[in-house]
Order: sequence, then structure tokens, then C-alpha cells
Amino acid sequence: MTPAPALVLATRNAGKLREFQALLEPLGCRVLCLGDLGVTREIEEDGKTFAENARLKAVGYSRLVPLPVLADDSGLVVDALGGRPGIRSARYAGPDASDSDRIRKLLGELGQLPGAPRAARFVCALALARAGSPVIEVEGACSGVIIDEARGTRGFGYDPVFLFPALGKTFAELDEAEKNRYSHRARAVRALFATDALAALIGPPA
Ligand code: ITT
Repeated sequence: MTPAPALVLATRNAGKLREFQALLEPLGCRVLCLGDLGVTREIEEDGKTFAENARLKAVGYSRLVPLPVLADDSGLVVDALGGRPGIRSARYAGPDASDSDRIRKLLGELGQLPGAPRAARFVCALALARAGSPVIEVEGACSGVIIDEARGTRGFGYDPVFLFPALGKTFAELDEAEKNRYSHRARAVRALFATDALAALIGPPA
């Protein structure tokens, strides 16, 4: 039996990896991680936009592995904070901070702006590259509201304080299938599949 076509996901974030496996494997695409190919090098993310950072990661890692590479650069954009944490979502509370440290910092900043609107959106930029060349870039977003009390235990990152109004639940209260229907990442993956670029690169589903 021929193995399913595969790509390498350029991430060290276990939450992202889990979501991409659930999103892509049912479509016949195996998702390997950098560790599976023995890649320990870090590619610097010094772009000014989600899209630039996704491209840097996809292009950089695709020079190191013999398979197509998909990179996700994502984060939370809060209107009342001028778009922060934005592209600095992972590093917002310092290099060794935990998800709860980042949430505490976010709620602390918003707490200093009483009455400010709580509108926010998650953004996910995806870049696909092979052998050091970009192939395609897409983006997905999902709007919500930041709440003061963390709710739910699923997901990762800022999920417990991101209320998705259409379901009245935070992303951390959604089960995996629900998050993978509505999230910024799911929307970006659907945009990627709509282009046929992935199928052209890795071949038809097994
Ligand atoms: P890689 O660069 O290795 O992929 P990272 O976590 O550093 O991992 P990013 O630079 O793209 O990735 O930062 C994304 C951050 O945005 C992530 O660490 C979370 O804090 C937040 N984030 C992104 N998607 C999220 C989601 O679905 N739910 C909650 N938080 C999310």
C-alpha cells in the first residue's frame, strides 16, 4: 500500500500540531512534525505580519527537509489594545511565560481600560513552501469577545478567555470537532484546500 502523502508542520506548538492532524489527516494528508525529521534548528520569526512570519518559517524549514512544509503563524488581535498581542501573542508575557501568564497579562491590560470594547479576533496565516520556495499563502480569522473569567479546559493559548458568541462558549469549552469547524485555523485550512495548491504539491489523497 502506498503511504498517504505527507507534509511537515513547521511548529513546536503541541496544540497547533494536534489541531492540524485532526484537520488534515481526514483529508488524506499525513502531518509530520519537525521532531519527526530530526530538525532542531530554530528559524527566527522577525517579520512584521502574520503572513511574513508564516512565510519565514515555511521557507526556512523547507530548506532543511525533503518534504513540503506548512507553517502557521497565528495570534490574538484585540481592538482595544491597538491589535496587541498580535504577532507577539506567543511572546507577549516574556520568553518563559505560560499560557496562564499571558492570559493574566491580557486581562490586566484590558482591566486598565474600563468600558473599552472587548472585540477580538484570532488570525491564522498559513504558508506552504518546498525546497526553500514559497508555494502559497492563505489566511483565516475568527471573531469573538474577551471575557474576564477563564472558562473551559480544552484547546491551548488564549482559548479560555476567547468567547465565540455564535455558540456562547469559549474556545476552551468547544470540543475538538467544534473548534476545528469554526476556528481561524480551520478557516485557513479550508482556504488552502480551495486553492488546490496542496493537492498539486503532495498528490491526491491516499
Ligand atoms: P510555532 O512558531 O512553533 O508554530 P508558537 O506558539 O510560537 O509556535 P506563533 O508564533 O504563531 O506560534 O504564536 C501563536 C500564539 O498565538 C500561540 O502561542 C498562542 O498563544 C496564540 N494562539 C494561536 N492560535 C491559537 C488558538 O487556536 N487558541 C489560542 N491561542 C492561540
